[in-house]
Amino acid sequence: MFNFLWHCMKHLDLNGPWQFRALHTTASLPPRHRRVRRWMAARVPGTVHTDLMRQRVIPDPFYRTNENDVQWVADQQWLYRRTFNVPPQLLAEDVVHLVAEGLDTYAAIRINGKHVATTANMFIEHRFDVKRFLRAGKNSIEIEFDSPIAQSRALEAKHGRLRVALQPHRVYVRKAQYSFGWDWGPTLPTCGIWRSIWLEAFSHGKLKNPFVRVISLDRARASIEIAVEIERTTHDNLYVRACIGGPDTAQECEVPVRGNKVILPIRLRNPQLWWPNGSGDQPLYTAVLSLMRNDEELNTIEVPFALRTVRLLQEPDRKGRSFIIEINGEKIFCKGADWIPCDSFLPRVEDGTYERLLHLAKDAHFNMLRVWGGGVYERDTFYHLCDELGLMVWQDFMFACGEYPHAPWFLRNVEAEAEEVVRRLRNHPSIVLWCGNNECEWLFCTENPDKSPEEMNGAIIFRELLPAVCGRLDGTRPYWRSSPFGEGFPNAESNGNHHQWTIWSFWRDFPEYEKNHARFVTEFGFQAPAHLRTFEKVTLPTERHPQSITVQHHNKQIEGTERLFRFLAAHHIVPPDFEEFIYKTQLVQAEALKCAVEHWRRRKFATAGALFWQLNDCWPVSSWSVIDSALRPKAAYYFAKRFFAPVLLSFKRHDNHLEVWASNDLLQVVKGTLELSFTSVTGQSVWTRRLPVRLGSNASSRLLTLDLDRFASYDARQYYVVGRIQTADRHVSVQRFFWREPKHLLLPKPNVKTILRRVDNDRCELRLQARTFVKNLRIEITGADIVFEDNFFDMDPGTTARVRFPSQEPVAELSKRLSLHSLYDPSIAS
Ligand code: BMA
Repeated sequence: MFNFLWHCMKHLDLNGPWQFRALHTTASLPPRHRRVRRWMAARVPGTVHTDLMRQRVIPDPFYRTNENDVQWVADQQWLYRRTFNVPPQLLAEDVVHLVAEGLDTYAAIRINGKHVATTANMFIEHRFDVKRFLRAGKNSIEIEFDSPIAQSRALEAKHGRLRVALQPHRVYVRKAQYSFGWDWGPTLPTCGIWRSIWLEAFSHGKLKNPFVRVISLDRARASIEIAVEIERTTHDNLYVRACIGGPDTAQECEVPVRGNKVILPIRLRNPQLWWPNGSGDQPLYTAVLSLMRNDEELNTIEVPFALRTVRLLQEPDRKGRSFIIEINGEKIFCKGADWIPCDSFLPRVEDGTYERLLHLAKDAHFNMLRVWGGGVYERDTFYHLCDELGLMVWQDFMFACGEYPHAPWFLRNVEAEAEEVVRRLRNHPSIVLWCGNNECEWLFCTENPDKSPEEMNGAIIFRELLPAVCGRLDGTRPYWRSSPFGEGFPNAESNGNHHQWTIWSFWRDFPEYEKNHARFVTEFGFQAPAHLRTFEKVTLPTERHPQSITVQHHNKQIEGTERLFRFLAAHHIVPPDFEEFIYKTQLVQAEALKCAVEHWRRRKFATAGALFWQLNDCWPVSSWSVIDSALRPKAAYYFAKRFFAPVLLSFKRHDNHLEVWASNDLLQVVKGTLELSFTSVTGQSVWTRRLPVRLGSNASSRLLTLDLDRFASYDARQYYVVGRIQTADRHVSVQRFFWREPKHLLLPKPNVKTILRRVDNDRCELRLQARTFVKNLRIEITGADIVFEDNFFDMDPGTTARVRFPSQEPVAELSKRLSLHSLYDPSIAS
């Protein structure tokens, strides 16, 4: 069975059905599973865990506490094999490569019983010349995977234990570090052929490692340089033909190949610049490069690229040094979150998941994601989508929370990895910064206050090796040593970037975010449980309470559950049932992120970025994510849509004063109206003021300050201040100030009238009318996973809201399942 595509280059797909079995088993193999020593059906790309699940050898590790029962899998060695037919034409080519896009991790490859190669890095593509191993007709390939745990423990025993958070032996293995267990992820270090595998044959030559570089760029013209390498097998005369397509552009040129590299200088008139989401469009260009011999096209590659410049501004100022991303000469306030792998078993993640998550990010006005260093360099789909959607990427190299070895064998592996990664990703306009690692220097200096980061094992990787590779193979975007990093202490507020974990992890509550003066915040966060339906899939009905063994197992932070209660109690009445617990803890998370982001946006550009920890999840869990593993947004996602909006109204309280602020991320001056009122939850409006406002381009400013003393005689449990800004071009931002925590508000019984109507074939609109104040109204259609235009919002007395959502179901059907919920406790109602 094979799939033979007569491209210009010959390609033989080796994905699909394989077989697998345990090879040398260890004592941890439960006797009842001895049958895993016999051949079973496997699927490639895949992992040993997903193959064992399909064979019903192991249950779903995400269900209840099954994770504990499948730990034996990672201790074993696993052998994969398949046969394939090689047509004689393939062997007639000069070179035949075996290409494995991803082998996880310690693999020994054999073809027709002969040893081809061993690998020890999950993150990179492996390519081997295998023509001499192949024959026309039937062939076999075997890949033997050693246990990552056995390997890492053996390496640690040999080279010594390093200072590492979580399982210390993991740092010896170039494998996704989260798979060894993280404070949001299960311990499931899997193995297998996790990305595509194929044979590739060519003659005369093949194009590789294209690099499109912007040399100069202004409004009228762009000068770019396209470099591409040629792997030659003969001395024939070859040339490269380049066709550049893009907005208003179609250009063609040809250059002869001399040596093994060509460089094509190209000029483009009226260049269309690529901008981050919210700052402009994302026009994309393509370079189609063909390697030619006479009139024969030997092979062709397509390289999407875009025109933009990036600089990291670090200018000294009174407080230290700025940390600002500048795109095309404009400072950009970076808004977004940290990205972690979408599953413990990555091959089963569909491209649709990436589309959903990244579109949700764009819709919530994100302009940046940080690909966190404990995961993987993502698949191409991820970066293509980020290019298209205007999501800038802060790209960590895959090192996290520990010292790393610096023995020559390890450095060689890291260097090969960095070279491959930089070559693969450097054409993506979305990537605006390379970053050495996650929290290595910070952890080291916290634990060794008298030492400098240079004394950390592995420091050379982040100080010298990685920046050298980035400089040599890219040089078009900044390199930053770690997240966080800076002069002096590596998590300083005065300069560099910052992770804020005193709040939440060290038990401090979120109003303290307002004391933080960091220059660019790449991590801060609050936990909340996944959606109830997500928990329902992995629990028994009797386990659906916050302190059941299963639900606590699905929170990986030490004392994670305890913190959920601590912060919930600070703001809300702790409810007895699970669904209400989820609803309220999600609100706490949402308010926490809102408080932090609004504060840092007011400081624009003294603070120039706010990326919260974290966007997504890899399994059903209570974590810092705002979208759970079933892609159901938590309350905080909808809050993010509002607190990241380009025009933001926010309040800052100073004792008896309330400052009213506006932040404008648009690259133009905006005019509008500000309306402020002091009103009661039942609709008694005491005071209102309307005034025109003018918001400076790309800036935050204080509009006015309200004296709160004037409202002192009113019942603080029932009165609040509401502000609304509306601009001429229809940006709206609403903000409310309450004197009391939600648990001490006297809220009236919610009274909301609804009308549901169809807008078009794919969309409906829910019209809501509130008689009295409604706090954090949650809209759901029971049994359906719908992402509403807005949700978990407050409604002022006597107001109407319209919320659109995608659905093709009949309106009558939707109406029956419409459910509204808001904060209201009859025992303390007014
Ligand atoms: C930081 C991250 C992760 C971690 C998160 C929550 O340390 O870099 O390592 O999951 O905080 O604790």
